[in-house]
Amino acid sequence: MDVTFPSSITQVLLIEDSSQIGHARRTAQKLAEQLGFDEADAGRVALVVTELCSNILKHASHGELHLRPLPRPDGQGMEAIAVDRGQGFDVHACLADGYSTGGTQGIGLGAISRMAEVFDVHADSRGAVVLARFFRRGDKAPDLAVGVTQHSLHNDPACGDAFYVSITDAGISALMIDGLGHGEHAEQAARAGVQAFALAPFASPALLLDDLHRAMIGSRGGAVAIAQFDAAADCLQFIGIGNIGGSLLSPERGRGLASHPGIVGGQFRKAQSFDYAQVSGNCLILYSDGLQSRWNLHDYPGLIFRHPAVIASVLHRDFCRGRDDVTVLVIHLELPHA
Ligand SMILES: [Mn+2]
Repeated sequence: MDVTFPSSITQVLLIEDSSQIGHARRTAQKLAEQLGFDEADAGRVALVVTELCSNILKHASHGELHLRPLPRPDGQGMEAIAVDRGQGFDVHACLADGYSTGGTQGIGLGAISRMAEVFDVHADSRGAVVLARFFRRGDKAPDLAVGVTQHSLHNDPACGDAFYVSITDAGISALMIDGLGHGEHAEQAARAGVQAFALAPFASPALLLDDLHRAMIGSRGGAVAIAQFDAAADCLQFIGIGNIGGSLLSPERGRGLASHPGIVGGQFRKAQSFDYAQVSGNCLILYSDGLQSRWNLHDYPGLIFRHPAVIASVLHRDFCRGRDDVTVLVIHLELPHA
């Protein structure tokens, strides 16, 4: 099995009053059709998105719907995430059969959870994040425990952050680049690095870093982090230059991933990668400096056990600085069939 997660900006729809639900539904349905969903599957997406948006208005009065294409071993799936800062809600009550969004003709979260291939929620006093992932009919491959959210400053169509994740039967290789500054030139720098990485994502991290450096010379340059998970060795190799944040988290402990100073494509000292052992079952989190670094997942009881896409969205919601492009990538270090 080979799956690649290429960089792309998360589509964000503001949900502030009921008139916006129809637009969100149509946008989601159209994206599903573009991704190759048939009419029935796209209709299922539309129904669930309608309910996610109604749920935002009911529990939080306003929030956002985030849409992403979802790479799959064969073709594409789709991801919809409802994000709000409301008081949260009782997940168990909302999931119970018979519960509906009172006053509306909602079908309830219980029904949503059965209409999506993947469903997960984190809700507390800071708000709720509700995840639904959809696979096309006949797509029986397991869910991949990779979640990402990416946003450019001021919704610029150019994003100076880029990532790339490659998953094979043997392991996972993940790249994050933050091109210096933001806008078109930052994007060019990041893209040059991603192109070089994509040629051989499982080459040794130190060699890859050299390749990226050569590819990014003449661009603005940027911060780079490469993390490779070897499932058989139960080991993570990490190399970072500049301000990409990295953490390895388990319910018991957290390890920070150390980066070296410098600018790839510009000046940096030759660096070695670091090895981290016994990483299976850990969450790998990589993030650009558009996210504050002072978060602690343990401030959110239970969040470490949630789907990586939920974790990424909670961190983005609560710690985005709002003055740079921002990317949060969360990977549960376990192979799908392990
Ligand atoms: Mn940045």
